[in-house]
Amino acid sequence: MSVITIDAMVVGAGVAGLYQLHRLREAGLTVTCVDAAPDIGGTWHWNCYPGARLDSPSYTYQYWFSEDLYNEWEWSERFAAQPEIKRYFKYVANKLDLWPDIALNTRIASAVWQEEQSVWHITSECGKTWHARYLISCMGMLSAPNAPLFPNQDAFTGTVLHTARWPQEGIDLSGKRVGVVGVGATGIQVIQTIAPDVEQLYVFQRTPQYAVKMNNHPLTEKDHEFWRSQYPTMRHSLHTTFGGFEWNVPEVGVAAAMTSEERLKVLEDCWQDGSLKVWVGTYPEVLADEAINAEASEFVRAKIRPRINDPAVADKLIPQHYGFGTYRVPLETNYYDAFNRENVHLVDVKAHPIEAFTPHGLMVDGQEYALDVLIFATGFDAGTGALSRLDIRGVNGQSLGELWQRDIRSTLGLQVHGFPNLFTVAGPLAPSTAFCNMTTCLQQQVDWITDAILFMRAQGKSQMEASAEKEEEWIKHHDEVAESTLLMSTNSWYTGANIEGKPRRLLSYVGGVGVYKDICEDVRANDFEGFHIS
Ligand code: NA7
Repeated sequence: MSVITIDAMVVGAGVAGLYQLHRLREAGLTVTCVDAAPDIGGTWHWNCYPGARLDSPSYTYQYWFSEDLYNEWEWSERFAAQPEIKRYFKYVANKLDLWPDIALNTRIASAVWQEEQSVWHITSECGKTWHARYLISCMGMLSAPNAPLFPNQDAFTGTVLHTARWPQEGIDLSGKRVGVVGVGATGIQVIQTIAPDVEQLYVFQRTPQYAVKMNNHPLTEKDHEFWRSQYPTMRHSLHTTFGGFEWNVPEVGVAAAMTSEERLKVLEDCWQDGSLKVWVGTYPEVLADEAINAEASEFVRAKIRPRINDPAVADKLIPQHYGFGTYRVPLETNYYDAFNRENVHLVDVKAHPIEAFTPHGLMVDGQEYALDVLIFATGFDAGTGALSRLDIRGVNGQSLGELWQRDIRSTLGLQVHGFPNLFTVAGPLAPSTAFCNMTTCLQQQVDWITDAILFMRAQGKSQMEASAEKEEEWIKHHDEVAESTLLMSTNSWYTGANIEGKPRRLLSYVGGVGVYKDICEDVRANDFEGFHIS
């Protein structure tokens, strides 16, 4: 097969990939954006399970580079559901005429850096080959499913599904005996949605969650007018906040100066917002000070308990052994109510892990649970998983996957030393790995990468690589910030604890979206100081 020579390859046609394609193409580069999926949308293509929905307010979850785009589009709900989000990406791809440069059903197998020519040799699983000067990963931090998990799960002869590989045509679960393994943000959306339809629902829970009540509602003409009037300022202000949302947190120290009653009032006000504001919009000490975190944890427990009729079930559903917010906080509407239904059963697989699979179901604590359908809502090998599953080889043939198997390293989450001209949007150690309203952070990173590439080209240079010193400096700062919080003490995908053998490091930078942007801007303003350009 002949080799296709292009300036840039963008891997992934989701939020970041579509924008990256647009930016580079506008700058006059030849670009191909590939995606393994048969359609665009990235995460929002694959995760089409029942109940899939945004946890970010829709009006903050969009592209900001074009007034036309955001003025023309109208979100129907405060928290849009998956089909609408996919429609949004199609609307964008059509408006920008992105389709001619998108290759779907194309899974990249390997990318090997050629030092002499400063070019990546990239090969797809079906044998297509490209030579591209720049390789930009837009594969998302949550795209490599954490599955299969159990060595003998094939023994089960019923239907097995993973939420991140849900059949696009859907599946009829009515009248079925269904098991769900996992109660993260995804499991919660699935459980609350399917509970009324299935005959029996068995929820296999290992770690309970502090889920927060979502205040979702249709958006009216008045809402549209209001948000449109906010957009011109919001498109900038989102980048200056802690979490990339439309609200910010107060300065460090404010919470300590308040009485307990005052802090609880702030929590209550944010709770009433029915959004992630109660997690990352109250005061920063919730994630850093044990006593203040304990107070917030108790506040949320007290909100959950009255929702559950059976006190024994409530005891299992309410977290006691880790602090609120140190595991990604999910939003819910009917999750706790689902456990008041006669057809919904909670099975604690912390005390008694899943033992084995049988042709008819699975075994826990010596008891067989008979099922027709088993749903794994077991999450992802986050941050590093998607890139590690490709064979990426940098300088001297070094494997990125092997490097990250030993130590998760990156510079600003944007480049890795030893891998010139490889740029990672939503790579590890940036806010976009977890602590950000994704569209805010992804656009900021795409803009930075585009500027870096254009800077190189303007200088007549062909390579850019993060220096070892810059990488070390960033990791040191990242770790210091991480260790000043309570996040490292909880086992979850945030720390890589959900994947056996994964090195422990907080995957996301938690210094704040605004702080991170300023750091990136500073590097850019100083001609990409700390990055070797040659
Ligand atoms: P998460 O948040 O990683 O949740 C995965 C769930 O699966 C969680 O409850 C896990 O329990 C559970 N799990 C994983 N392995 C097992 C085994 N072996 N046995 C039982 N239970 C298991 O993934 P989600 O898809 O829900 O959410 C990912 C992100 O998407 C979310 O944070 C948002 O940012 C959007 P554990 O907690 O590990 O005990």
